[in-house]
Amino acid sequence: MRQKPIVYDAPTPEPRSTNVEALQAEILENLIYSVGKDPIVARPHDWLRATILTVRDRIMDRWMESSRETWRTSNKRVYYLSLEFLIGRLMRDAMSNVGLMEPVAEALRNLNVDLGDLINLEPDAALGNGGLGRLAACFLESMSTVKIPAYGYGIRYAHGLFRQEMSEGWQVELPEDWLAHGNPWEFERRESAYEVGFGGHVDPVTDPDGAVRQEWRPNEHLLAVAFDTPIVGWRGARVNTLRLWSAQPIDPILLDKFNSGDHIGALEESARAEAITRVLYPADSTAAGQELRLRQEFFFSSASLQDIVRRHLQQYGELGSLPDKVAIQLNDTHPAISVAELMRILVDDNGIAWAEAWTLTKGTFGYTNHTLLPEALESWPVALLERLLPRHMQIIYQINADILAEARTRAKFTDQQIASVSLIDENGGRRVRMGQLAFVGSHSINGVSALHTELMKQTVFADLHRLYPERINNKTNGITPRRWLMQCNPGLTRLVGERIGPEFLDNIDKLKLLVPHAEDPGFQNQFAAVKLENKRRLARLIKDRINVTVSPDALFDVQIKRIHEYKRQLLNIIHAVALYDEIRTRPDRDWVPRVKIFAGKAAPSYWNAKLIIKLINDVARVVNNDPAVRGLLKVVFLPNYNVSLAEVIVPAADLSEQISTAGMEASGTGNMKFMGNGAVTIGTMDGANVEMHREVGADNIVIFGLNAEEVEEKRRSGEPPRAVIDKSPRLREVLETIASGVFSPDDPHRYRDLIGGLYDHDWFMVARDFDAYAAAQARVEGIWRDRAHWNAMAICNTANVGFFSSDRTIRQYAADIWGVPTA
Ligand code: B1H
Repeated sequence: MRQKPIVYDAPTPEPRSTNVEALQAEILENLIYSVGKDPIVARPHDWLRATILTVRDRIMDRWMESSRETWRTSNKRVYYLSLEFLIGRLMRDAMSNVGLMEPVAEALRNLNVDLGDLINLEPDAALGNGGLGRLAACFLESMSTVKIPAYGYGIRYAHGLFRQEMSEGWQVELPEDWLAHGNPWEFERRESAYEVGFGGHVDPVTDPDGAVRQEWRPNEHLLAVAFDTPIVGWRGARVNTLRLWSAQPIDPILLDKFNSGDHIGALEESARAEAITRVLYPADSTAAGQELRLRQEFFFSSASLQDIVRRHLQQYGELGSLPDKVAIQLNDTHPAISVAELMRILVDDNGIAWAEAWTLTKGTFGYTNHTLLPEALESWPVALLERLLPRHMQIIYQINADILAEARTRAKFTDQQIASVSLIDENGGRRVRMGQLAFVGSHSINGVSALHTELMKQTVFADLHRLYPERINNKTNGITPRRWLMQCNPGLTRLVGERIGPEFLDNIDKLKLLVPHAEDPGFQNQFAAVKLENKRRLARLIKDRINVTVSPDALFDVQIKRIHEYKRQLLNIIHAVALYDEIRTRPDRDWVPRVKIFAGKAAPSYWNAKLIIKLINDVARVVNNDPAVRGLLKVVFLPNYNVSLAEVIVPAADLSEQISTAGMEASGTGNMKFMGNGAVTIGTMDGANVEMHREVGADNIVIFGLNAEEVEEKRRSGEPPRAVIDKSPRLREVLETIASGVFSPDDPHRYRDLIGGLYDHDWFMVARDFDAYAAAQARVEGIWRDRAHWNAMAICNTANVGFFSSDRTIRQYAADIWGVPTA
């Protein structure tokens, strides 16, 4: 039912001034009146809060205006549902996007405060694991930039991704506490709170008109409370909302229990509720599989859908127009239970007929797949779903019956094909496959790079693709050039602007104007000077954090990402050992000084990934302290990789390592960040490296190794890798060195099994790709020696990064999936 009408011409105050004097006065005012601190005793955190509040005020008016406009115009809204938003720090992003960097810096200078220091004090909002969460953050910024009315919906984790420390080279996980000093960016909306239920049973109810419907009566209830954060687009184009849900008990204290003396029991409900949004699951590319995780998924899906439906009803008064006014994008299968929840809301709560509800549901949802790794494909035991979400399980059965009937009659599927499209996996304990559920409940299913999308069609979704051939489409990932070029690399941004003018700031494809300058020695030198300055800054950080001295003149060879066997940090460190051996055997060759820089977190339960971190640190200790190496090779592992650390490392990289086993990295997005900042990529034909090869041209990227088909073929043939190792004396030598304990004298067998796996099966093709990788690294050194050639390549990388802007990606989602206009 239509609620109270919205009055669009309600008065608003004048927008706040952006001149230095006004900013300075307001920062001081906020410090005193909002933070409650006397400037003479204020600490850096107090100044940070006062500054954020001042910047925030310059975004509020645009926020209100954006939202009013959507109500006024009845434009379609996009909802991006994601269990992860890896947004990092927000202050510089916000200031830069509304043009406040200079005036705020000056205002603070007048108050004897350094803006740079404050920026570094802001905690990283690490509400994500890696690429999937960071993509969601880049998409939010781009949706604001291209003026799409959009909401991000997720969870307000009290603790984001764990902090990583090193203890004798081993990863140790510590709790992360981003809310410790409060969060001035968020607004708690007590009025936007919804009840979310679990468990209980389902009752048939006969309505007065005689119709029978099912009613779910949960036996457990909790509250989802909204916290809103404004996300401002480039030049303040639009401000959208990131709405994160926090779980709270309905009764904070059970007074009966308390009064009868059960003081702990009185708080049990509270603890149970709050557990749901306590912490982010630290698994990247593996399904968590725990009941608490399923609770998180349903909790935020249900709250988000209730909010979406409430808003739609308030504006339009009916639900038949849902697909015309609402697009919901599912970021992987983590919110896939939304398909069943929307059906429940439409059919049970709103009395819409099943077939009609199904049409509305499919018209509203789109699903993005981010991985084909079998261990990452979510499925939940039927028994667990029946216990936690009994009505949803019934709905899933009903959907499944409809789909299987269609597959049999329309498509004449065989039993085997029927089994493959079924929402229920009958092998080894019945489980609901969330990928299949998301697929059938959506009108669009997309992959995140051309190759990944092809593989989706050929593998996991082959039969569903046969049944619904028009649904799968590709949307190659992108990154926001604001954060990943303009903000993190002001030196390069300035230089580019001087050369080709400022148009690239608003139209990133204009970077192509740099191409004719790639061969200009003067420009090459300026470009190299900016890089050198960024490398000096990183060298200082390395010295500060881990006390290793590196020369900014060396080639900075960088691999930063989650630690995973398929990403092949092992291949990289084996190459480091090969270089180490050679430097020692042939000391007087003309070596290219190189620093191998690693950073990344391992899932806490992923033993091999943690062992690889230890190996990197073991090799680093030996290599960095061997006088025979004379500093020609350094190995660095920087702890606690996060968005902010990436913002320092990426602009300082010469060589970008994108060396996953072909067919396994869905897209990669780090690859794009390095490209824009003028690094040369060494990589396999995997994920978006394929598009990168096309965009930058074969001469400006170093490609090596097996392609996806060849990997597949090797795996199928079962041909043992041992022969490959026997044929490569260099590889054999390195593997023996590591396996025999040269780098682990305290535990000589530490790496025996890790290396042994390369002889036995080599699932990730580390041994099979080693020679090709080493040869590619030798090509890299050849180019590096011809510095003019190197610089020209680096410039061409920056020049051609335009395709990888998330603005491009979002415009394609808008046009092909959501049906919304863009600026
Ligand atoms: C990606 C994940 C992921 N793919 C499960 N899948 C998770 C899977 O907590 N979980 O259960 C968390 C994350 N993450 C990444 O998505 C791909 O590996 C990258 O190649 C891709 O660039 C990125 C964004 O599309």
